[in-house]
Amino acid sequence: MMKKFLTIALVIALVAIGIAACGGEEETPTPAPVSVEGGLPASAMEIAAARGLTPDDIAAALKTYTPSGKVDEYLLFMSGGHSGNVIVAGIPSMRILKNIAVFTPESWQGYGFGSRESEQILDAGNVNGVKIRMGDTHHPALSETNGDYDGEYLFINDKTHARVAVVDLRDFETKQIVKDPLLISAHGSTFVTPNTEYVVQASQYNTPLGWEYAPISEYKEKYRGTITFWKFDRAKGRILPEESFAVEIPPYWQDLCDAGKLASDGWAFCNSFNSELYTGGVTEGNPPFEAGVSQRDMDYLHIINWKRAEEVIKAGKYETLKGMKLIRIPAAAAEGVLYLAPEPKSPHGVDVSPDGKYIVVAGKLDPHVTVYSIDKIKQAIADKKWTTDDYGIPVLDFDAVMHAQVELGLGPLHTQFDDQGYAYTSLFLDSAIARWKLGGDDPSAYALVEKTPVQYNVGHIAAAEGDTVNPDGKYLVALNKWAVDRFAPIGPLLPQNIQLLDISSGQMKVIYDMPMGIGEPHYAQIIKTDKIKAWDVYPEVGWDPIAQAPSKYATKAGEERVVRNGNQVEIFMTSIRSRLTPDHIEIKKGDHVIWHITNIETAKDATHGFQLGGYNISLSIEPGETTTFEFDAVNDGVFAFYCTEFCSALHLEMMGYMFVQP
Ligand code: RUQ
Ligand code: CUA
Repeated sequence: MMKKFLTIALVIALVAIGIAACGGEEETPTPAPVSVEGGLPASAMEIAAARGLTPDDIAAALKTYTPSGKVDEYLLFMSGGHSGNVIVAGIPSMRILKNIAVFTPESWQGYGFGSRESEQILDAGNVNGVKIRMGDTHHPALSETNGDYDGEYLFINDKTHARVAVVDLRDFETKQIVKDPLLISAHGSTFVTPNTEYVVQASQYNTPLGWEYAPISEYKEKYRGTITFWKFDRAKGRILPEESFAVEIPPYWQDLCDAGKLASDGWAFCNSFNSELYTGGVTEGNPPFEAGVSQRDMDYLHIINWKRAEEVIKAGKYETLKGMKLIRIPAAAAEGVLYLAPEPKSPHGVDVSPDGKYIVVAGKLDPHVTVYSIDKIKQAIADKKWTTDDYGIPVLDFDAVMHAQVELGLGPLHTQFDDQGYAYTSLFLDSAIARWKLGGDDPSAYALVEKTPVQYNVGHIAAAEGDTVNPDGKYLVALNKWAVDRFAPIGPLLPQNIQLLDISSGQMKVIYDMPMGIGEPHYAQIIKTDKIKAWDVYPEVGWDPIAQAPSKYATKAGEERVVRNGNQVEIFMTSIRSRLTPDHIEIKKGDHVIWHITNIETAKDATHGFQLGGYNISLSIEPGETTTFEFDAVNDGVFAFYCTEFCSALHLEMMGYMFVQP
């Protein structure tokens, strides 16, 4: 009998390992690449003819097709809009590699479906006792060292709730969500300072700070915004709310921001688009917001000296409101922390050039981009060339700080840069990308070069490393808002159309259409793949991915156990191809169950999932990971749990029973 079991065990082990081994060493002969002299083989030309492909189509296909097993040169990190996540794709293939769960539960990654670690992260983002399980992600920011992406962390904001999340790029998992205690929502976020000292966040739809009540009739007196500087501790991989601070600003409806770099290091810039202080009320006979906030020709660029703000905080010239250090407007104005400059007209994007010298503002109701110079801003400040607004904030003289204007077309929004001295601006109304010359010191050298149509209504654009001190050029991604006629019918909700453009030489060309049926990406960043140093498996078996350290609940093979303490039951389980140990769990109705699972695999890709029906439990346990979930056994009966990743030929056998006695 024993011998028979041993034989079965051997067969099982071989079948289980078989899957991992089938990636095999065997060399299949690779056909030689075609040579340029030979041209395309006749068979390729036949395929192109049969499919009606133009020479441009063939070139686009050849530029983007990525053979099996080849890795993309760049990674694209896109926000997932109101799906509350971050989407990672490869460039040039545009293959989606991951959908990182951030603000919204996601069951494949076992995020927000029982795992204690993920529930704790999500709960930290709850708002005043209300459980929040969604968000609206807008602007991802890769961590930077000396103004260049370093591939260590990714930050992403939630516009709905003024929250910021930290994703660790060693395992591409969300580690922290922080909620701004002063703002209910915030749009202009996340932007990092050149050494990721701070993650910048600006309010948009202003409200009384700290979620207080005040009637809209008191808008001008009581409604406010902030520009918040979330302090980031790189060693800990965490934002430190207690070392963060906010600068109070008027209720001008701030929009996007950017941090200065090199020549403008120490500064941050944020747009605004309601210097009218318009408060709406269509049903009372007032014009709608869209008209009310668009009356003036000029709004205000907010210019913040965050290094000065640090000194002001050190000198104690702040208040603490709901736990956040706050520099009030009078102190910010008096201490040289906050300046305004006129900007045309209801702008959206502000982007700092790679050398940090120029600040490009794109006004969606003005056909120009307006370029400011940091030298001129500093000079105007030194010369006190300003008037003040109603809040006593210096408004710098427009002619003194404006450096150049370039007419690009209708609805300019966002600007990126390349390595050839060009800037690229999205034109929402024109549905086009404009390429224009950054003229340096000579204002007359700024000029539109060309425009390329995109389908349709482009919002943000992202060029390869295109908002760093060291852009790559090569590729640009257009994040389009409408898809209209581009794809097969899939019902009234259409995807956004993300388009890849080749900007490496000559005329810009669209070379790939990627419908995005997950969530609306607002902004994206593109980083060289080889800058990412992600782990293949966790460094040790029994790893706590939140602490990024060994877990105290780590369970070794042979040490699996169930520990009862009154009506609390604690389970220490392991998973390995192809079994969960123990596979019988006996508990009683009314027990409180704390359940730890350690995936004791060390092989790359040997992830085990885990689902327990009836208790809303879904986990993803990556090789080496220890995870925990807990629940009250409110229902009796027999429940099956099983591994949800098809991990081996005997994956279906990777299950167990939980018996809950009445
Ligand atoms: S924003 S385009 Cu947050 Cu530009 Cu959406
Ligand atoms: Cu483990 Cu399927």
